Amino acid sequence: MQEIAPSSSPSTLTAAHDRRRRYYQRIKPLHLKPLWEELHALVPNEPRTPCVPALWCYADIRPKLMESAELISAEEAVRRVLILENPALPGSSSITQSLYAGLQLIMPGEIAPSHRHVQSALRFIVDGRGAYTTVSGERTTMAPGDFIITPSWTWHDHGHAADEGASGPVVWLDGLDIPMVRFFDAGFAENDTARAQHVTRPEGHSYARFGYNMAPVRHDHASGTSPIFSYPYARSREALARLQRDEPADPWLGWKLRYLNPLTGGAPMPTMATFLQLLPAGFNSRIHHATDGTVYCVVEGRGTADIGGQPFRFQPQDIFVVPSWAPLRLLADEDTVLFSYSDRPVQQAIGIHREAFLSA
Ligand code: 1HN
Repeated sequence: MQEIAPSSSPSTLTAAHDRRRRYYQRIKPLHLKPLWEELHALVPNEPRTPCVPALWCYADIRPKLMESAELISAEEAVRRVLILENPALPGSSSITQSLYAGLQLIMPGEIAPSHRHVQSALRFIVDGRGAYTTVSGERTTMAPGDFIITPSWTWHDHGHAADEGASGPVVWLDGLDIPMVRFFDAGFAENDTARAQHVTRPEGHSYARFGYNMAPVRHDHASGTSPIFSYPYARSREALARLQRDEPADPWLGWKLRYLNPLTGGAPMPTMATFLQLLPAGFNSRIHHATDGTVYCVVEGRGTADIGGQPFRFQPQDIFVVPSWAPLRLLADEDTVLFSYSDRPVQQAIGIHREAFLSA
């Protein structure tokens, strides 16, 4: 640190500083530097993230996304996505230090070719219906509010049959653990030999096996990723509607449920936790903060997210990010449903996750 004996005269002080600076210069070619100049920044008293709060208004983004479909096909792009990059993390393709977010568009008749990678992905359907994703040979059809998983290192392709009942564009939020995998320099990826996977199981097969609070008897190998790869919105929404009827809202969170890996009780993916919460009309939450920076997607309702004293007005399909430890207050003008994801399971696994519910 900068302190020298308080009684020292200004010239002694300068001399001492100069000696130190010269010393730092001399050790630099040896790739050494003094910890005592960095300690405060390296070990802050509380989280000091460079990530800033931000909101992406879907009404502004949608026309730009549609324009991208005139520039490039899903197949040529491999994944036609507009990345939501944190304004304070330029060049990082990150929405928080640990998480990636993007909006992916698929048009009727298009295919996003099969590949696999170490990064885990979640999809949250924002706009349109009728597109599908195939994961490890099983297809699931997308509807707004569905939460879908692509586990690490599983083959996946997306498509949209032009002849489905609803045949418009389909847009979803992609959440990936890309920055975490990059941090560990542990990323691998490969393209499939076929454009689209051969479908080997009927739609709904995984859900029948694991989605009803039951599990096949001769299956005891719980893995870090949930065997349910699509959590339909209708079911999650119904749970929230019943809670709204039957119990008072939590003053900080409203009615908030976390998605489960039914075989472990933990988060659906090793690296990302996901949540769905309902805030009643007129709700003005108490303030809370948590060390897991969180990405929110508005499903229903309008209101304001007050993030560290900055108000962000939201409406359906908007996406906003709450940085680590930023105080959050949620105000709902109407009954509001928010989906969210964060790196909470990783922080919990290493024992560093903290949250605080303030009395205000
Ligand atoms: C990816 O594979 C998908 O499969 C989406 O839809 C976004 C961003 C970076 C790297 C791989 C997808 C991605 C991605």
